[in-house]
Amino acid sequence: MITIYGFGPAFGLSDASPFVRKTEILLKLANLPYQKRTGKLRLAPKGKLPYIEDQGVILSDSTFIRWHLEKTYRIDLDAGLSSQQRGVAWALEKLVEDHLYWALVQRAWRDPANYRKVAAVLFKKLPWPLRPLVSYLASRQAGQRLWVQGMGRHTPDEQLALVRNTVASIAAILGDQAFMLGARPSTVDAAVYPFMESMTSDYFDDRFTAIMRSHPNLLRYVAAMRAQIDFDLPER
Ligand SMILES: N[C@@H](CCC(=O)N[C@@H](CS)C(=O)NCC(=O)O)C(=O)O
Repeated sequence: MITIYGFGPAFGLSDASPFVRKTEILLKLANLPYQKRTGKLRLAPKGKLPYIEDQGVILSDSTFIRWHLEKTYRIDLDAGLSSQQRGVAWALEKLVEDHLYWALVQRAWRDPANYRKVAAVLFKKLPWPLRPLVSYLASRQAGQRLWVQGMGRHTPDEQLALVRNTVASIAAILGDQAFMLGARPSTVDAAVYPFMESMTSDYFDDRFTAIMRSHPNLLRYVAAMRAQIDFDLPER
């Protein structure tokens, strides 16, 4: 059976990472049985989660995992989509993963009010005085990465303007369709939904959640995806 290594449930979500949740959805779309385990970053081939183990093959990165599943099990998770739709799917996937993701990193790891909640959950098992030290270092590291990536160089208002435009674009592409590219969920939903889910979660009630609330079709989409994949949501 395929094993997904992730961080584990947090913030009322099935996993702290949108990439782990994406991988889980891909496996559900592929109708393949899997189990979830808590992974360690130092054992992950690329130092990030998720990674999977499938019949002795260890593989990192949600996109490469998807291609591995499609090749190994001879399935096309985007069957029925035109080449233009596949192009839109790829562009949307990378929009959320390589752009929106960083605004959400800033939101969770650098906004003091949100970070207090994040650190309280992620580092709850660490003893004093390790907990405040690790908390401080982790937030500082996130800040350094945000600076290198570029998102961290924008003011909070500028970041929010980018997020507002990103979310409005996703809402416009969704329109009144049930899923991002039609009546059935496909790989783009596996990628986009976890980010929409994170932004809708009332765990942080902030300007990001307000943006989501201004797009009723995205709220309907989040509910439809949740019903479709039927996750058992953990207690907070
Ligand atoms: N491109 C990767 C991204 C995975 C990723 O960024 N994972 C983050 C958690 S959301 C991680 O493991 N970060 C740990 C680190 O960078 O030290 C994928 O699609 O799987």
